[in-house]
Amino acid sequence: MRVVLINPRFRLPIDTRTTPHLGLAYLAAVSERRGDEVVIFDCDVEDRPIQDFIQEFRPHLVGITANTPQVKQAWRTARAIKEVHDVPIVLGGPHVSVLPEESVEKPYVDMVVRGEGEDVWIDISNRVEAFLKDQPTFSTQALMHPENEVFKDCLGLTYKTSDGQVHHNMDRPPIADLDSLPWPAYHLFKMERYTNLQPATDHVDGARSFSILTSRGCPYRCTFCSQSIMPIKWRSRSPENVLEEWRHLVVDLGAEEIGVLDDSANIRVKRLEQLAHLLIENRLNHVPWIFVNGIRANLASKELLALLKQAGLKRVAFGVETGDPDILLSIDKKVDMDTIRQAFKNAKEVGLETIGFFIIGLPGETRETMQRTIDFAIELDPLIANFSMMTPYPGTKVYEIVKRQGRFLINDWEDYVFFDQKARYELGDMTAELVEEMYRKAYRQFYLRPGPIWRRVKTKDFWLNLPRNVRIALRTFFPHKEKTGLRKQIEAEGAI
Ligand code: B12
Ligand code: SF4
Repeated sequence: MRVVLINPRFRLPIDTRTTPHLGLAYLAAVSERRGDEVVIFDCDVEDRPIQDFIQEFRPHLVGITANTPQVKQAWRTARAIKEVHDVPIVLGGPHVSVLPEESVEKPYVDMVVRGEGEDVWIDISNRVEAFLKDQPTFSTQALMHPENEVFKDCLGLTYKTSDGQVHHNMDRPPIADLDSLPWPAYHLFKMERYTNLQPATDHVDGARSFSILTSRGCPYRCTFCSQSIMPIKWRSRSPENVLEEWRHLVVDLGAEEIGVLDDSANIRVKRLEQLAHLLIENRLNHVPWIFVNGIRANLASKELLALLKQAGLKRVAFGVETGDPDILLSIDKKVDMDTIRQAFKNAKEVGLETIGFFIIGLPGETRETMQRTIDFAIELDPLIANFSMMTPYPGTKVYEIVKRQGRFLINDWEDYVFFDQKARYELGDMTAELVEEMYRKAYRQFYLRPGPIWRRVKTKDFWLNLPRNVRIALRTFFPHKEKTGLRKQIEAEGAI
């Protein structure tokens, strides 16, 4: 079958970076293994209109990914495709996993895959292919006809039959053996077109950088985190399996830096230790690697971090979130401030660079609690402090709290970005003005100190990404007018 997987066009208002989509890379890999002819069409780097491509390729199945700020663009893309070609369209990704009905009710969306996608996507492909065999001519209407019951027992799927009825099948169990998955199909991306091969902190040393996912899920449930789309059960690949992909990235693809994208890579310390030993024994530790997302502070002993450093780890991140002990309790992070202090101390003592993630404007915050967060950031003094304004994503507990007790200041999914320096909600006495003021203060107080300025300008990364760094600094330190150019351009392509 011919299948196409699409990343709808969406870039952050401030950001011009583009990164290959790891979720699509995995889906493409399992499709290829199934024997499909697969195209990844990433609208962020393609220069031809999607309709032209679809008319030429004439796929049998289309998959579109969607996080929250991307979902409207996913709908526009689906509609544009249906205008030129009759094909079943499947949406997947974090946003639609939480609100599947919202998307499947659109006339141009046939199915929504909830959560982890590989097994459901292959199941859908098998069913579409089996259906196609009996059809002289294909029509989505027939495929989705209620009498045909093609998707009746396809777990993890929400779909619409052609009578307009929405069906919400049971959840699919998480993939039990992650080692059974093929490696992400990077060869299907136009790699030379991406500004960054790995998100977040690419070009740490001006290097060719790749991502790797060594585990999935997270057993914690912090109130602000959209992690809920993946199964609660944390699962990991075996160290040997990870090693083989690591070798492939270094030897075959020329990776000079690797970003580990796991949500919580250190849930099983023993596994990380084994991986570290394998990297050292196999002489792969000359390639620096970083934890892009936070690892758990309560499982970051000095011994573990020292071993990981020996295995090539260069930079470690911790989700600190807040400097107020009561707020820390309220967000269910299940860690205390002393443990966080110790984790930073351990990391610094073994010579690792550190990143701290902080949130400004959690429910219940006051000027004083936000100031405590800023003070805590200064006390921990990571190389990079990343402050985000609390953005309540659907599916999170914070979203429910704001829905019940607060006031949303946005009603458009496209505004659900936290890079934009605008408060997204108000709750009690916590006004937008206060949160925005404290957010700017956080960056000013943290970065406009001699230590951080000196440390930043000393890094190669700072000079390599100078225009972007200056843009971000200007936007962060000085109040700005919202950029509407990209929004207007996208809307001009067709309002939803
Ligand atoms: C790396 C990353 C980024 C990178 C790269 C994103 C990319 N191109 O992939 C960068 C830094 C650019 C980024 C940006 C943002 N991100 Co981000 N990001 C992640 C992170 C840490 C890992 C993503 C990943 O690779 N996961 C592993 C792969 C295997 O999973 P996956 O992509 O979800 O795909 C699987 C399923 O979702 C599903 N699936 C996905 N698409 C499809 C499509 C079909 C057809 C099917 C069948 C299935 C399917 O199947 C896949 C395989 O199992 C996740 C956290 C997480 N654990 O996922 C957050 C996460 C996805 N990001 C999030 C957010 C909020 C953002 C931003 C909006 C933040 C902001 N700055 O405002 C921006 C949006 C930018 C944009 N342009 O869209 C949220 C999404 C919440 C939501 N409701 O949308 C997450 C879940 C983090 C969190 N815990 O809150 N992000
Ligand atoms: S913030 Fe980190 S620890 Fe908390 S639920 Fe999300 S991924 Fe897990």
